[in-house]
Amino acid sequence: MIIDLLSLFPEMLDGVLRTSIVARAQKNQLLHCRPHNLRHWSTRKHRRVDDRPFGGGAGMVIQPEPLAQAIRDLKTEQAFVIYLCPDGTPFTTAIAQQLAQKSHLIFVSGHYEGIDQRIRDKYIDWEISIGDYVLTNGTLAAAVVIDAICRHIPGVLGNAVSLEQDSFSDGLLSPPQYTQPRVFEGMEVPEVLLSGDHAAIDRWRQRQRLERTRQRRPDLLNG
Ligand code: 4GN
Repeated sequence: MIIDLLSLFPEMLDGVLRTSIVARAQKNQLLHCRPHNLRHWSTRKHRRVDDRPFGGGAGMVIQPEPLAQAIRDLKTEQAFVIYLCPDGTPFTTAIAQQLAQKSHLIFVSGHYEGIDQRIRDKYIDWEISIGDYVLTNGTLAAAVVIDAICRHIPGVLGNAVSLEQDSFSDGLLSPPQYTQPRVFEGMEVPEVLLSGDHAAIDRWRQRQRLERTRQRRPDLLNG
């Protein structure tokens, strides 16, 4: 999978790309991420890409020309263009799985008051939001989506089990987890986990998942 990112702060992605599972996916050539600085496509003095909003108001808007030229330059037959914004479709595991099937994604990251609406109308295939809050720019949101997608690319995770048992994979939250030592500051590990009875452990975990979901996220149970 090839992922292009168009941003005013492409270097914000570097830490994510250099680290952990995303880095390994790139090394194993399952993923190739290319962060681009939108200013590269500016034709104005000082490589400016923004201007004041028509109709007035605070802030600045990213102009359409550099974005259109950048998207045209990067676009392939299979390319799917995504804009990160608070008014997009709420991001979920299901969307991550769906996007992991694509071979070429182009992420557009906005700044200030966002990008010119005509780009959204003509060049963007899907608008996605990672949650009900506003970031100073969309690059961290793109990083979140890229990380979540990456885990669903075949071969990226060591064992498929870790994916299957994730929170949300079947609509339930994860159970509590414990490791050594068996007693920590007076607190013991639940007896059943030390029993070696795998059927009993599975039942206990499933009950914990249901209980946690009921307490913390009842919306997941009721749809
Ligand atoms: C996306 C972008 C939040 C999200 C963003 C989100 C960039 N903030 N919830 N900031 O996924 C237009 C206005 C682009 C905000 C700006």
